[in-house]
Amino acid sequence: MEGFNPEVLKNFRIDLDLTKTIVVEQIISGHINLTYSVAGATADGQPSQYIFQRINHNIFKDPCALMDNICLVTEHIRNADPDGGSRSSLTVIMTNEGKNVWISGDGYYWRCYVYLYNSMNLDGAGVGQETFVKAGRALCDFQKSLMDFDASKLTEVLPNFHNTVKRYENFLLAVENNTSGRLTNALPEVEYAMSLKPITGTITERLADGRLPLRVTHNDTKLSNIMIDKDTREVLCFIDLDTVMPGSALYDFGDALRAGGSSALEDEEDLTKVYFREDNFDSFLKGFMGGADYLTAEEISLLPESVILMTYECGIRFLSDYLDGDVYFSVHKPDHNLIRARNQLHLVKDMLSKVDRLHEIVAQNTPEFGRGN
Ligand code: GN1
Ligand code: MG
Repeated sequence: MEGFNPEVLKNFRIDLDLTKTIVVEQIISGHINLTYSVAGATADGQPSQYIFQRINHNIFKDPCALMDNICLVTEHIRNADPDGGSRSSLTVIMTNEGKNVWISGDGYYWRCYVYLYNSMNLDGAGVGQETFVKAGRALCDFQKSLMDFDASKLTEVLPNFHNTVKRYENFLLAVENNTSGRLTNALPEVEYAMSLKPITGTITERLADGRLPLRVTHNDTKLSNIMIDKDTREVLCFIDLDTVMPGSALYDFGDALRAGGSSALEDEEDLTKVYFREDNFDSFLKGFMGGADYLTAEEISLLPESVILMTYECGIRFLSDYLDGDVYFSVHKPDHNLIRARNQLHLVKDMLSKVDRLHEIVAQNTPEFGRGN
């Protein structure tokens, strides 16, 4: 199995009988870390399963600080959950030495989580509108649960992660350098992305001058990072807490709808299948606004723009990586990053054509608390 190091099994405090059959499967939905499910049995024959991840330390330069962030955040969420919360947050398993990360002989950083039984991510769920309502509510609950979290305890593991102005500057550099020599394949996408430069400061500038509040946010809220129960379809928790950092509530709302509002996956090649679903936006918003009494009027007024901006940002990141030669996102087919970029920029175009309607939907779903403050 690509990248899997069986030594991890001996180095974490897991309840798994290593003399019995163990099934290791790679989960390839993420673009950054390597992820494996490890299933076996305990000494007394009970099923036992864990998630192991090899952290991409080219991207996360300080995996130990990253894991400290995750431990603090998961503990905070678990403590805030009245039901005790074994499934309301990820559970980090410690190494034999009591650390939250294990460094292998070949210099990789590994972590281990308890597997969430009978769960699946929202992406694969054949999602109905009721599930979107629940996902919206789950996002607002997640943001609320971190309202009293002391942001100064967190290391900003990827500075400027959603600074779209900086992302745009990096995109211009990628075009200028054309390291991969692929620029001629991507000219229409590059031109379209450049035409949208005026929108890049929408959130970044308002955070800088205080018109938008800085909060603690997830920063990678695509639907595949939301786990639900297979039977009840209830939302369990957000996973992939690598990017929990100070940020804007709009990043999380926008990114969730970037993925959840699309009619297709982010690497669908047939663009006739890719459009923005107002019904998904409406349902997600219903759930989100049901508890989002913490949002300011400025935040609410920019909800549609946040979806456009997060999709645009993702599009130019894929495009930049295509031009750089696929050095950041893992790719699984030729021109994968160009396909993703085309998809995201196509979606942006569709969203822009629907923006007035999206504002109407926001107005219809805005309770009294969001109208005046
Ligand atoms: C990456 O690795 P994954 O799939 O959780 C990326 C996100 C992008 C996403 C696009 C640390 O997330 O920012 O939105 O791909 N994560 C990082 O699918 O760059
Ligand atoms: Mg991620």
